[in-house]
Amino acid sequence: MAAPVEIAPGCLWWAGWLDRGGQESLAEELREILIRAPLFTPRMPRTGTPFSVRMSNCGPLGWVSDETGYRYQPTHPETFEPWPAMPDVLTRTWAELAQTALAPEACLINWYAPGARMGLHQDRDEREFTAPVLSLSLGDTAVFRIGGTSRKDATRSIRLESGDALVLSGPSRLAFHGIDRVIAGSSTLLKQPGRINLTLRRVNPGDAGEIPPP
Ligand code: MD3
Ligand code: FE
Repeated sequence: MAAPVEIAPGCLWWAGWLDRGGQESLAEELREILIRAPLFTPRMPRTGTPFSVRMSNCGPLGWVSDETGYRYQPTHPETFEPWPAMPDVLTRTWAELAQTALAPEACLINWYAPGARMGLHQDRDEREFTAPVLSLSLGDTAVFRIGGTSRKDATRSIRLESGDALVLSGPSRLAFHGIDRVIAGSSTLLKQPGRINLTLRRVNPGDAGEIPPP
């Protein structure tokens, strides 16, 4: 395992975590997942304004958003079916990089068509913040921005490329972050221009049967 680069306190970046073969097999598994759990267009709470990013999930829980709010739920918001299981490569990567005894419960799948972006936000809908969030990127390169725990804090940005892994723990777990843009045509991995980002998350506090992290 090559050494990661710490781009902000607690934000560790493994460039090229998945090699090309690993990226191709994961992309194929995701195609099958997205047939069973199709991408949906999340909407902003209250206003119903659609996100430009489309989403799905795998694992026991999935993140959804509509007029009634943001939440985690065990079923797809349009098919009402349980989310498909997480591919083994994702739970293996969590075991290697996340440094926690808690298992991941949700894997959010974000699809960025050319032009899609994600404004600066915090991830606060979980009930457990000792576990990190783990992100894996596939397809076109994205300009990722991360700041501090206050919206006013200075930010820095990096280009997340296909195969890169990012772990957000400690102070960066509640840092503001977003995707400014996706560089169409920067990767040949996917059959169409665009980007997939996967985020693995622990949602619920661990039960007493789990060993708490150090
Ligand atoms: C920093 N996704 O799904 S991944 C999200 O590329 C999200 O789709 C972006 O922000 C994407 O919520 C960024 C990197 C990432 C993920 C979660 C974080 C950075 C984070 C949580 C806390 C701090
Ligand atoms: Fe986020």
